[in-house]
Amino acid sequence: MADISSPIIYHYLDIGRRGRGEVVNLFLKDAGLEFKDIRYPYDNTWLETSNKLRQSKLTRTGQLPALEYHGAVVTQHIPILRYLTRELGAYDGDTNWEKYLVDAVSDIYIDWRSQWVANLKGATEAYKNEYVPKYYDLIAQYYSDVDGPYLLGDKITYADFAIYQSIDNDTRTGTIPETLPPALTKFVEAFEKRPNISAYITQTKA
Ligand SMILES: N[C@@H](CCC(=O)N[C@@H](CS)C(=O)NCC(=O)O)C(=O)O
Repeated sequence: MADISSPIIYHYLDIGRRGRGEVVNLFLKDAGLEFKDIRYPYDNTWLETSNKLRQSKLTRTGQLPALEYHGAVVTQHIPILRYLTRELGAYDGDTNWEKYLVDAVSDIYIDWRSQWVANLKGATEAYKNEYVPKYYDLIAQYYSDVDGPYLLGDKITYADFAIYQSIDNDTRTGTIPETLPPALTKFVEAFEKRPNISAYITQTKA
C-alpha cells in the first residue's frame, strides 16, 4: 500500500537527457507528479557512490535509475514505468491485446538500448547503417497500424516515452537515420507538444 505522505524521489546519473533514467523523468513530468530530482556525477566518484547506493538499499544492482515512490523503492526503468501505470491507472493499453502491443514495443526498445549503449564510444557502421534503420522501420510498422500519433492512436502509453527517448538519444549521438518513417515524425511532433513536457523538451533540446 502506497504511503502518500512519503515523497517521490528520482535518482539518476547527471548525464542530461541521455540514458534510461530520462524515460522515467519524462514520464513523471508528463504525469504531473511532484518529485525531487537527485543526480549523481558519472565520473571517478561513481563507483563509490554506486556502492553507497547499494548499501543504502536504493539499488540492488548498483545501477540507476531508482525511484522512491510513496515508500516503495523501484528500479529497472521499464518495470518502473509499468509500476507507475498501475499506480496511476493510466498510460497502458486497455485490452489484453493493447497491453501486449505496449509490452512488445517496449521490449524492442530495450534491445535497442543495449545496442545504443554498446555504440556510445563510437558507433560502428553496422549500428548506424543496419541496426538503427531496421529498428525505426520496425517501430514504424507498429505505429502505422493505427492512425497515430501514438502507438495506440490518440492514447499515450508508457512505451511512447521509451520510443521518444530512443529517437532523441540517437539524434544526440548523431546516429539517427537521415529520414524517419512518417508515422514516427508525426509521433515526435505530437509528443513534443504535450503540455507538461513541451517547455522542458524545448529547453533541453540541444
Ligand atoms: N536494467 C536497468 C539497467 C540500468 C543501467 O544500466 N543504468 C546505467 C545508466 S543508464 C547505469 O547505472 N550505469 C552505471 C553503472 O553501470 O555503473 C534498467 O533498465 O534500468
